[in-house]
Amino acid sequence: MTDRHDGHVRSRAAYEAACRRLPGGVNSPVRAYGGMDIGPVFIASARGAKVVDLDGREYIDYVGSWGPMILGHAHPEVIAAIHAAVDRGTSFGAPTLAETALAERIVRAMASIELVRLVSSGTEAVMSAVRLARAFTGREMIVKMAGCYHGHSDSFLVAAGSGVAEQGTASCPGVPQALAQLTVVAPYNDAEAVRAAFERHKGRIAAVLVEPVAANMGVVPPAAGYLERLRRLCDEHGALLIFDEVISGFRVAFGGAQQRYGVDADLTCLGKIIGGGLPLAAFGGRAAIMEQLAPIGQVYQAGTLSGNPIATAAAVATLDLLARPGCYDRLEALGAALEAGLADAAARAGVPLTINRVGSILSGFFCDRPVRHFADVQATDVARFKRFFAGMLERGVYLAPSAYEAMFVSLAHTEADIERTIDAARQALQAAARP
Ligand code: KE4
Repeated sequence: MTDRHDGHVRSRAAYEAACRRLPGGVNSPVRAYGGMDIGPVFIASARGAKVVDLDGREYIDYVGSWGPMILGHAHPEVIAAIHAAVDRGTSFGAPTLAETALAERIVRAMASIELVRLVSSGTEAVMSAVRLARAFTGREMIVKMAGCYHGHSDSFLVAAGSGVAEQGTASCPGVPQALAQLTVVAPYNDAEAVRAAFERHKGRIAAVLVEPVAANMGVVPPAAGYLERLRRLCDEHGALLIFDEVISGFRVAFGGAQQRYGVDADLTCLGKIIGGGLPLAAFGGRAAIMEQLAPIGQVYQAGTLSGNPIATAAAVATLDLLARPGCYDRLEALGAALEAGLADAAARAGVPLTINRVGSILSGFFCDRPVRHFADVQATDVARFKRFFAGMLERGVYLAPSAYEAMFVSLAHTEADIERTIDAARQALQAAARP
């Protein structure tokens, strides 16, 4: 066990114990701080914009559980809703009023959604939406974008083929090559590559699947006209446009990226924020498509804990709080202040840093040019990010332990938190400037 836990005594012991029972000591790989020179720190508790590790150290949190905690951790009204629900029982496996209440809120927020199905994870939402698209169109192929992540379902663990419109190849063991070949991987922000895929695979593409704001290669916003062009290509070729809004939904606007950019999807996948921190996700779209789902249609999809009463209680409380006036103006202001401060800190340190931001999600890339797709991200200085990450953690700022993730600002962050973050960044950037 290499000592990546300098000073984090209890986390080190906890990690060693975890590694004896859990593969890599974690239940989701990114939590293992792969490639980082420090960590993983174990978190003991969280409140507002702060997390506290097992050694009692407090951090300003920009992971936010990878997106859900837009209100901040342990929001009193969300906790109260959970307490009220849990005292009535934790799971019934039967229809409940809260599921309809949550569905009403989602349908009201996103005009492209007429019917919605609740599930328990983003992976399940996207996997189910793709199955539905394949059934609705009678086609088997999908197009996804390099650098976008849609959960760990086999069809999405696919690397780009040799050519820009080539069929994909499995990107990890266990994914059948025969299935991987049904996925074409195109560069993000390259609508021409998607047009080429439609030409090459005429009549075979069921759907184009995209994060309308990419946030799994760091944050990469859609180029002007990109989403509109994908919409037109899908309409021209009889394919469905699936927006994976698991991160961007209720994050970049109350109505998600489709509201922010004014482009409707045929199917939308949601997660993270809509669960209020509990296991809940969803997919939805036009009634004509969604009505293909069992029990009214033939496309089977199911889940023991789908629409769980505790999760739906947290979800309804979360969306009602986010619906209050001013939330997204506040998130925009905090995101903009953080972006400006980080840019100033990098300039003072003489460190090239490209910042991409959409509302309250942002990423800093150590490079001196625009970052518009995954190839640009792969050309950034990841070694410098590792030093910066360690320097920020040591100074009480908890960033995602990966150069390919986003910083998430919440409504619980204050101007003082932003100022403290920028001060830490000034020092960490200076330190990171030295190899
Ligand atoms: P889950 O199955 O992890 O709930 O959702 C999968 C998923 C789908 N779509 C998008 C756009 C996503 O970002 C995700 C999950 N995101 C990752 C990291 N950004 C979650 C963190 C993890 O894997 O532990």
